[in-house]
Amino acid sequence: KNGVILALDVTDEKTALTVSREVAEAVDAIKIGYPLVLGTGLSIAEKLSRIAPVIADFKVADIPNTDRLICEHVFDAGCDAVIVQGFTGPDSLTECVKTANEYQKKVFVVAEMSHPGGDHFFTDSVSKEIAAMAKKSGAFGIVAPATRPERVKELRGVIGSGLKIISPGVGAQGGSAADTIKAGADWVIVGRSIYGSKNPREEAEKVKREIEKYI
Ligand code: BMP
Repeated sequence: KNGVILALDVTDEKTALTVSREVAEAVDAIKIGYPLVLGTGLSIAEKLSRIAPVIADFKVADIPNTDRLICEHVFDAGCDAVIVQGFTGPDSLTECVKTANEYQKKVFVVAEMSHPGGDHFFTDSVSKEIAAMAKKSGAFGIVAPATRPERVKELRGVIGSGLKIISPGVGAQGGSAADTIKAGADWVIVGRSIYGSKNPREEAEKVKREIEKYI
């Protein structure tokens, strides 16, 4: 385990594949989202899945039936996991987890976001309630902010050791990889500071080395 997930928010296929191949050894998964999928099409997922497991960050947030239709597409496309919102409620979340289980895939639930406004609506009580709901639903893990390691620690307290925590906000958003892992995250999610650097592989290895003694 490296403890690093690449957030691949580039928008063309050539760069996406080149960067992914370069950093493959230093990361455990590649997170893709709207920027890349709208830029290249969902077929990029299958291509990337030959390089590393793919997490589809679509922050799915709809009624249960629509959520299921989205999750089916994501898993049929070769993604290993999907990121969903929890604020739509337990029935929507349960439908995502049920769909993932049928495919033997994973669901991560956003518990709190990393940007400055990310704790405006995701208040302490809301985040904790979403984290508790994620646990109850049988989700594989939650997303918690690397920009606020103290929140990672609090949310770890809510979910216990059974669920995984993946944390974006390292590097470009100012978060520290080591502090995030020390606070209880299992993986840090790193985008711009890796794919935007002159040497993505070196940058990914730097993050990996920074956290290896804590994972
Ligand atoms: P970067 O390291 O370039 O800031 O990228 C972080 C990635 O994680 C982006 O894909 C972003 O959409 C995502 N993300 C985030 O930054 N904060 C959150 O709370 C949830 C996210 O999915």
